[in-house]
Amino acid sequence: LPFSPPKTKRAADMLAGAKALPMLINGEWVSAQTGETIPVQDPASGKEIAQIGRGAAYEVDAAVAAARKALPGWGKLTPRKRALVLHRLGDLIDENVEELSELETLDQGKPYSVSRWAEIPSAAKQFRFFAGLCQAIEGKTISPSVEYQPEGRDVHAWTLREPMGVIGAIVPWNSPLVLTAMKVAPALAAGCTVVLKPAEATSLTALRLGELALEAGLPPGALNVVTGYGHEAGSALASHMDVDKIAFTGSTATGRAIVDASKSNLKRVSLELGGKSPAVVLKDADLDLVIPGLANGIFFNAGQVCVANSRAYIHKDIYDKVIEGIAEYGSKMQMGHGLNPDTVMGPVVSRVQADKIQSYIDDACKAGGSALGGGQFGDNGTFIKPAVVTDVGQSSPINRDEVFGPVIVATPFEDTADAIDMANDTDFGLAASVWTTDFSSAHRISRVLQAGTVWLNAHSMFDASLPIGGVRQSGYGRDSGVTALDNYLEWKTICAVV
Ligand code: TXE
Repeated sequence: LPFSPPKTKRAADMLAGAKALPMLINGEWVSAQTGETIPVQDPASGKEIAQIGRGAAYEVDAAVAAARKALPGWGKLTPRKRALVLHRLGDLIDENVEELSELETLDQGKPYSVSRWAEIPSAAKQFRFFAGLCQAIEGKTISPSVEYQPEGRDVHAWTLREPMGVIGAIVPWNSPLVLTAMKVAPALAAGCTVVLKPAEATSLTALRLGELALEAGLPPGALNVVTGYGHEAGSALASHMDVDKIAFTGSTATGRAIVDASKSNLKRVSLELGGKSPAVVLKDADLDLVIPGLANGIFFNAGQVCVANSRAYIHKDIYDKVIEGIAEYGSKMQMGHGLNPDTVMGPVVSRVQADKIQSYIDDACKAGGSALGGGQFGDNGTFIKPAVVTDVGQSSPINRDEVFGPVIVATPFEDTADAIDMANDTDFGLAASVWTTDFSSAHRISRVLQAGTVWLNAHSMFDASLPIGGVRQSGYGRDSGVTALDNYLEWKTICAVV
C-alpha cells in the first residue's frame, strides 16, 4: 500500500526495525521480569513495528506500590502546582503532535489527518481542561439536625473532596491516546496516582505519554505504564488489593469481568462500554445534514467508535434517498495506509476484528439482508469497505451486537413511536441522535431515548467539557466534563460540635 514515510525520527525508527520498548514503573524504564515481549503490528501492512513488554502480576505489583508511594506527595501538592504540571503536559503533547500522530497512525491504522487534527489535540485538551479544574474542587457546608448535642452548643458540618487513591486505568485500542487522557487527566487533577494499562495492540502513544509526563514534572510513580495482555496485566490490576478504583473503557464482556475481579477489595469501578447507538431520522430532516452526518458518524475511524450510529431508523418517505446517499458517501472515501496523505479511511485494528466485521455482513446477507458496499481486502486483510445493510430484522445479530466496523444497519419506519421503540430496543444505551427540522419533536424524542448522550442533527460531537458515558449495559460513570472528577474523588464528612 502506498504511503509517505514518517517525518519524525521515532516513527521512522519503528518502521526501520522493531524495537523492544520498556515500560514505566516508578519513574524507571524497565522490561518485563520474564524478559517476554508482545509483537506490535502496523495493521495496514501486518509489518512488525515494535515489541512491548509482556507485563503481568509482578509488574502490576511494582507499579501499584510505586503509585501508592507517590500518592501522598502528589495528592498534597497545592492544586495550583498540580495544574501547572497538567498544563505543561498538555503543552508537551501539542509540541510533539506530529510524532504522536505518526505513532498513533502506525500503531492503530487510523488516517494521519485524524490523529493529527482530531485525536492527539483532543488528548492535550483533556489535560488542559482538567488542569483548569484542579482549583475548583470543592466540598459543601451543611447544617445538620442532630438530635443529641451538648446543651448550648452548635453543630457545624462540612464535606471535603479527597483523592480516591491509586487508580488502575485500562484503556482500549480504537482511539488510544485520547481515551487514555480521558482517564489520566481527571485522575491526576483529583490528586490520584495512576497505573495505566494500555491495550496490547496500541501501547506506543501511552509509553510516549509516560515520557512526556516525567518531562512535565510529574513525580516518579504518579503515572506508571504497564504494558501487557488483558488477561494477565489487566486482570492483575482489576483484582489488586491495593488499587482503589478501576476506570475502564472497552467491551461489555471485559467490563463484566472487571466488575467480578473488583470484588476482591470492593474497589470502585467506572465503565465506558460498548454501544449500538441509534439515529432516528424524521421525514422533515435536512438531508444535507443527515447524509454526511450519518456517514461520518459510522465510517469515521472505520467505525471503531463506541458511540457510532450503527443503527439508523429512517422515515419511509426519505429512506431510499438517505441509504443511497450514505452508501455513495462511503464508496467515495479514499481507503489506504494511514500515512498516505489522501487516506480518509484506514484499516481496522487487526485481522481478528476485520474477520469479525465481515462475518456479520456475510451472515446478515445469508439471512436475507442486503449490503450496499462492504468487502474485506488488503495485504493484511484488515480493510473493510463502508457498508449499508438493509432488510434485516430487529433481532438480527448485526442489529443487536456491537460490530465495531464501518457498517450501518438501516430500517424504515412510518410511525415515530415505532422508531423510538426500535431505537430503545437494545441492551446498550451509550448514545443516540435525532434528525429533524422540528424543534419540538427534537426535544420530545431526546427525552425518551435511553442513552447517555443524545445529539440533535449531529452525531459523535465530543469535547473535553461534554460528559460521555452510558446507561444500561453501556456502563456507568461519565468521562469528560466537570462531573468526570467524581470518578476520582471521595466525599469525607466532618461534623463538629462548636
Ligand atoms: O476489547 P477489550 P477487545 C468492543 C468492540 C470490540 C470488542 C472486542 O465491540 O469489537 O469490544 O474488543 C483489556 N481484565 N470495544 O476484546 O477486551 C485489554 O487488554 C482486565 C468497544 O479488544 O474490552 C484492553 O486494554 N482488562 C470499546 C482493554 O481491556 C482486560 C473499545 C479493552 O479490551 C481483560 C474497545 C481482563 N480480563 C472494544 N481483558 C469502546 N467502548 O470504545 C481485556 N482487558
